[in-house]
Amino acid sequence: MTASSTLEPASHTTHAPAPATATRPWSTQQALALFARPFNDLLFEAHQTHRAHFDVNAVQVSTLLSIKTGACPEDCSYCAQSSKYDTGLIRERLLPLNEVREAALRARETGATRFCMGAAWRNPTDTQLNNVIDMVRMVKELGMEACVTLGMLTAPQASRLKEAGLDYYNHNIDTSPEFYGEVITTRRFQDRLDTLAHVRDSGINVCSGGILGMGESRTDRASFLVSLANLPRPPESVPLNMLVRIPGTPMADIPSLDPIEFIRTVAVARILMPSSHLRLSAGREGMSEEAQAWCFFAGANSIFYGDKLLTTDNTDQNTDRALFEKLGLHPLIPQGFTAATNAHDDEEDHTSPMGGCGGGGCGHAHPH
Ligand code: SAM
Ligand code: DTB
Ligand code: SF4
Repeated sequence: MTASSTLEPASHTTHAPAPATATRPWSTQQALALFARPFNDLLFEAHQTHRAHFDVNAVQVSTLLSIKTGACPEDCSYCAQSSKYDTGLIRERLLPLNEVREAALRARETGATRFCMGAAWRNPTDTQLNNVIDMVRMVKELGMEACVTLGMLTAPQASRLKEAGLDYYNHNIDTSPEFYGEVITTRRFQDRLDTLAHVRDSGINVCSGGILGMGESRTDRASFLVSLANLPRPPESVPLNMLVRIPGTPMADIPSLDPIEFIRTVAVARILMPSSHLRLSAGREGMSEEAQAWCFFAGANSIFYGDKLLTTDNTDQNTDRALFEKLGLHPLIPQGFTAATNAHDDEEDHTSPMGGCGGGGCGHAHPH
């Protein structure tokens, strides 16, 4: 395969939903013992766990769009969009539906199967939610998986998103309960758990993770992962962000986390949450190819794909396509992904990257 204008497609996913395993609840001490293991031993166990639950060469591919940027009332110390810090960001109103549709079409053309929309809100009003629901319906009509991250939700709001067809809701616990107050003071850790419970109860898949490299200790990293793994059901999707240091925020000058410690964190996450997709999220642009390769070996199996995250740059798409080729990785095609069949309904000129593959006969090796 040569680096082409799209990521090459792959197989259907068939992994079982996250089970309540016999090893839960995990303790922070158990997680710390995993962190302390020799690197080779930890990576070997994480990779074996990964191989037992997934096609290790299939990577779920999402593209992110900021649908409402800046002027957020929360004080998250890492965030470019908080109104509490002068980060030089230009605030934007909620994007109109047609602009979001164009972005979703572009994402689909280049090979993403999930479209994630983020809004800088503490929580959406019901009127704002109506607009987002139109966007969710539109993304579903394009045949993609839909994910949104809008801040805190009430139970009725979560149910309305479910009715609209939303597949995933992203709401990060961000760090350990113990370190949380050092990072955010305008809401409590428990507020995040309450929203996650509403999302879970509504039947929407849970996407929850956090940020590494905010000055937290290894014990905090262990406690953060244990908090996720011990949720009533582990999240289906766990974004692991490396802090992007934003000038103007209180975290602008935090020393960067050792990439080996980041890889260890991915490995421990894989062992604690064997059936969850682990996403290499923010901060990939600053990571070497070798570090990313180790993360994929340790159990990472999802990325944000596209030149931009919410307000910051992401690894460019050509670089990601080349890395997939070097590592023999291929995008995961979710069941029900229909871009190849409805591409011709749209006015855009499509060459669907997913055509001719999905299930057997695509020419890719799918070891398991
Ligand atoms: N406002 C909503 C919320 O906080 O839930 C949704 C958007 S918010 C930007 C989504 C997540 O992006 C945060 O929870 C955080 O984990 C991550 N994030 C934000 N800024 C980041 C940064 N500078 N570096 C790494 N991750 C970041
Ligand atoms: C998540 O955990 N990471 C994404 C997504 N969920 C919404 C956001 C990353 C934001 C990185 C900083 C920025 O672009 O502003
Ligand atoms: Fe607002 Fe979300 Fe940024 Fe916090 S992380 S300041 S809630 S946009």
